[in-house]
Amino acid sequence: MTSAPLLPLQQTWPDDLVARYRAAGHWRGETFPAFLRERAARFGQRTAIVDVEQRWTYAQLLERAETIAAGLLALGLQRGDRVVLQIGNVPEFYGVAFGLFLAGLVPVYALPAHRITEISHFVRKSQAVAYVALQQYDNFDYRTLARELQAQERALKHVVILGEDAAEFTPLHSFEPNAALLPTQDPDPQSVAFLQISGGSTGLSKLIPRTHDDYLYSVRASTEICGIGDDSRYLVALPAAHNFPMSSPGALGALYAGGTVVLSRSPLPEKAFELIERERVTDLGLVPPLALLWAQAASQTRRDLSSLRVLQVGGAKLTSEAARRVIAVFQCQLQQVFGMAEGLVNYTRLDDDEDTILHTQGRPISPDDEVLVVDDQGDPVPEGQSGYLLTRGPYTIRGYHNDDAANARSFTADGFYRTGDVVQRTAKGYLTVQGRANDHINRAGEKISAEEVEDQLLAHPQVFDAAVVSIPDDALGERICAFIIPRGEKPRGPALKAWMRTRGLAAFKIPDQVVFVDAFETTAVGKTSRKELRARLRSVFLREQAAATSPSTPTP
Ligand code: AMP
Ligand code: DBH
Repeated sequence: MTSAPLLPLQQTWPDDLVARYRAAGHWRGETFPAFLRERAARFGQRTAIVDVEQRWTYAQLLERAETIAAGLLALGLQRGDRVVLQIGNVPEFYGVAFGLFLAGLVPVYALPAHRITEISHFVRKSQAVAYVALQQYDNFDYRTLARELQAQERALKHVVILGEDAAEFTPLHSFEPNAALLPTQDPDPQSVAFLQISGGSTGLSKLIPRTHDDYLYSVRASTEICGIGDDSRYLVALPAAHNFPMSSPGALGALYAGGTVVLSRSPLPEKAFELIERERVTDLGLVPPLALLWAQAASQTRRDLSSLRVLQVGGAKLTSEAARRVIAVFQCQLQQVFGMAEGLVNYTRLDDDEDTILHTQGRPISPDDEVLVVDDQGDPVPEGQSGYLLTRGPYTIRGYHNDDAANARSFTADGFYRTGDVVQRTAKGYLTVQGRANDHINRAGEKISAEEVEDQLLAHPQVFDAAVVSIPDDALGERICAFIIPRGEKPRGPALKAWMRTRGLAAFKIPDQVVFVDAFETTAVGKTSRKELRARLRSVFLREQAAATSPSTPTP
């Protein structure tokens, strides 16, 4: 059996825009390997990365990355090969990612929460030949996942495990340095450096090819906007593989500026506060539900949080009320961040007035970010009115990898990315997120496709039909609610959730709530789109919920 030809990885902008982005100094021919070597030379003995157990200098980070690069190449991996990486918040996350860059290999960033369903999808879509994972993280044994993966994906040739017992797989700790194996030439700055993962809008996650030059521009500009320097200590409390703590300005921003990355395994305040106190953390990013939890904990803690300078909140909408609560507790600057792994990132600026910080999700990084706010016909709406956000620019992709259908849907003919977000824009170019056009659920910053969860539910023998919607939730921002028409005997809600857990899916995709219904009402024509159906189910549910909780009106 011969394997399918490897699809080229590419991300190309039209020549005139390439010329413009270069002339403006956005694209400077930077690459990840050159970035790491330069920082190691300049900041060698300074601390690059710390967690509860380890402390790596910049020189050690380079050394680790070089060893991992040599080890992977010694296994027979070839330049351009894709490697799915699933490592939690430990220093090796960056050791492996930079190791892949140095070797000319292409990381595909999976989250620790992903399970066999997602990981096989990433392997297949990216045609990955290797999987690198931590042996154990958050009480999950990734060797079990690796075994299933090898059985399912015959094209996957290598599994490398980081930990004390790699079992039948290759131990990462067996890798030895071998400078002779490393490429002598740096990659083309416009080539694809890695594949980031999109939260689902329809169906399974898509792969986002980002180039060296475009991504490092967004990182460099983010360090400037967020005031990151060599004295910054940035805490990664969200999963390290997420685009937000990776690049906005994230761990890469801290390393770019010669600062220190502090890693917390847990996003919860108890553990993180300890690290903030010990490492004198200055900057960090949270999703809104965590920010509220942290605010509550911070008002009672005895830990010293006085080193904090900027607390960023993004990934989902922070209401102005929630923003007020956060500001009231933390004696530092709040910064709203509205970004996407596809590119465009908006920040409120550190010197913005309080009104802007409370009520907007910021404005784009770049003067060359083109932003359109349009109506259903694609025509621009007047300033201050709601419309769909479209964008293109020097660090926003022009297409997903290996997904013609998604590309046809998600990009306009002239290369604008349809973000799916409904926003308003102020006269000064600040955006306020109002909602969205597509049916994903933003559950504490994790974007989940309604369609993907419905497809899973339909595989259950007692499910006749399923519609999955987002419901506003105090703790999560939004929760996943599944409306189910049973087939035959009605399954029990908890049993259905338990069954979902056996499907090898990320746990954040399991419905939080199951509601059984006899039928989905249809329109007069007898046909509705899934989108309309979900919208109607949601509004009926919310109406009934409000009626059930509101005090009964006294009879005269
Ligand atoms: P992804 O494309 O999976 O990286 O997810 C990006 C999406 O997350 C955006 O298109 C928004 O829908 C949502 N998002 C990110 N940050 C914010 C924010 N600050 N406010 C509201 N929505 C956000
Ligand atoms: O939600 C996101 O994807 C996100 C949020 C803030 C992001 O990708 C980013 C900043 O870079």
